[in-house]
Amino acid sequence: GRVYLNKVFHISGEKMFELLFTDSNFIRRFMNLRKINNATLESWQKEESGNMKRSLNYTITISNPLVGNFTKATENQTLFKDSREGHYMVDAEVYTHDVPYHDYFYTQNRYSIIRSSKRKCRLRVNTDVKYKKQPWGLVKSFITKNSWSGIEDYFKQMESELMEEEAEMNQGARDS
Ligand code: YK8
Repeated sequence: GRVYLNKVFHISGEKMFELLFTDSNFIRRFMNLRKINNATLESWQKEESGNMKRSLNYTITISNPLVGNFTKATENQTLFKDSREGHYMVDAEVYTHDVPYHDYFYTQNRYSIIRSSKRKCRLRVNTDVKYKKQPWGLVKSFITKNSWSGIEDYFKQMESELMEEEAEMNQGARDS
């Protein structure tokens, strides 16, 4: 796997969870920026295992002429049961529905929000491109290459948007 985001923010763990994993203005705005449209976000539901689950559906705008302009996608998120105060682990599996070879692969993003003090947390995202069945080598390297570049871009922008959010939040805190 790879890590494209691993950084301490001046944002509490609870707040970070709220920004990324509830129907927050932040995530709405971020999706708009990434041209991820028609998003429907379910609310978290408790499973028998004690974990929480929810699904998101959206349409991703793609800027790759080989792949097309849009794809519908489903993201299944699991919030693990031992997620404690200010400390969360969310597993997000992203399935695209309309790109070539979409039935061969999906992306797994594991978000760890780790409390580092009352008002600070580390956000780390581990990513893997997973195969459900093996395509031939050339196709596989094509999928992998296109996936990594799209994912890297996404998390680079997430980092910079979070840094802006952090600056605004801490500005507000100083003013009051
Ligand atoms: C989530 C991984 C692959 C996919 C895309 C597929 C190309 C197909 C390759 C051909 C378009 C928001 C990506 C980047 C779309 C965006 C996905 C996002 C960023 C040659 C067969 C969407 C996180 C996420 C995970 C996977 C990303 C897709 O929250 O290249």
